[in-house]
Amino acid sequence: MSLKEKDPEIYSLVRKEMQRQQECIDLIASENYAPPEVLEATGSVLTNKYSEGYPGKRYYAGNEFIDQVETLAIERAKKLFGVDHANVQSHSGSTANYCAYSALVPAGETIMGMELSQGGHLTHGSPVNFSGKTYKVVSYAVDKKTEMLDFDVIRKQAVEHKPKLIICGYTAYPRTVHFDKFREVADACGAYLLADISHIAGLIAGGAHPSPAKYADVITTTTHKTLRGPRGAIIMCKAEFAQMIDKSVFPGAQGGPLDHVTAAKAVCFHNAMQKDFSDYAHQIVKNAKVLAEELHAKGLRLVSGGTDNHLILVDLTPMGITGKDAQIALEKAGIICNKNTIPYDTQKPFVASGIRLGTPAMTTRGMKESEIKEVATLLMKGLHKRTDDAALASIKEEVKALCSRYPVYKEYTH
Ligand code: DSN
Repeated sequence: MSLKEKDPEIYSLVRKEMQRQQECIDLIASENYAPPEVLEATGSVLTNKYSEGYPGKRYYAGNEFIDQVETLAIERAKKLFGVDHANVQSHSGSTANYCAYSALVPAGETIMGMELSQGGHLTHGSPVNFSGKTYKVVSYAVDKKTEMLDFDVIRKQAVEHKPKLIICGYTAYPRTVHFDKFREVADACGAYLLADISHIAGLIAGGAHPSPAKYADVITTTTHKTLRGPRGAIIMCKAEFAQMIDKSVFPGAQGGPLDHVTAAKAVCFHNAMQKDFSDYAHQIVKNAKVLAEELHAKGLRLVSGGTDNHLILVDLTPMGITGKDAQIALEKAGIICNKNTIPYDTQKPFVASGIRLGTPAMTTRGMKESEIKEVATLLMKGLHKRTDDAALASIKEEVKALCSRYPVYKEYTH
């Protein structure tokens, strides 16, 4: 019996969500459309299996094929990112970071990461997260004027506080992350260097952003953002940390791995090794640059003045709108983005002065520079007409028309 017959309520909600994804312009920088083959692997019978342990060393029988799936995922991840070791079992980016930190740094020691409100992540030392509760935290920020990283300041902080671990890689930093410079800083204070490349993994895989492989001791990444795989994460590291990382994931933090997700991760790594993925990654960046140029030309203030990667952070203060109000108005117009704090924001995170915009999902739909210009026009209309519900509803029709020219999941009828 199909889902439709067995559970029409959930079936109908899944269909509605698929329709919403088809008909909206998704500018959430951390979202993407996983291809059908990734969805198929994620929805496979591999979900039935228990396989605590690692390939060849499991606590349950019956893992002949699961071992091969996980080994393929590991080998593909190693090849794709040029690393010594990969653990592909992490359920999420947050648990990946938890496992990586606990492998390297005893509780109570000092770690250093970018402050959440500046573009970091909860797990990079926020006081409300395990990272801020388990460790002493030194937070770094962007320069107030350039809104970019200042390595003189970061180095000074590192040398003064001597963290055991430095974290680089962000959720709302529109500029290139210079992993080589972070390596120098880490060496200057004797810290491990962890690169959390969750946002830019696809760009790195496709050669559209420098790789941390040569510089970082440990690399964590989610697999569902620019990498366009299933929701999940992996940890990669130098050979010397392999055993510590594996132990930290299992039995340290997790029980049975999600074998269906592991299979889908393997599929996404395979996809990311193809030439068309490299084209995709470069197009994401081109599209982000065009979106930035258009929005700037139409009068918006962009944090740091532009972008080098897949995302743009817009400061709406000069327009007299909060991020929250912009997010709500744009959703009414069928444009999905998230409110986001800007560096040195005076608003609370739930209100925020900015919105974060990303191009990975729209690039997956096949949109290029000229369509992105249409997106910029629709977005600006939405901001200007933010209090006019009828105008927003009419923009939503324009959004639908644009989206219908770039359908996703044409043949997928789950
Ligand atoms: N929630 C993710 C993002 O949107 O950047 C980070 O975990």
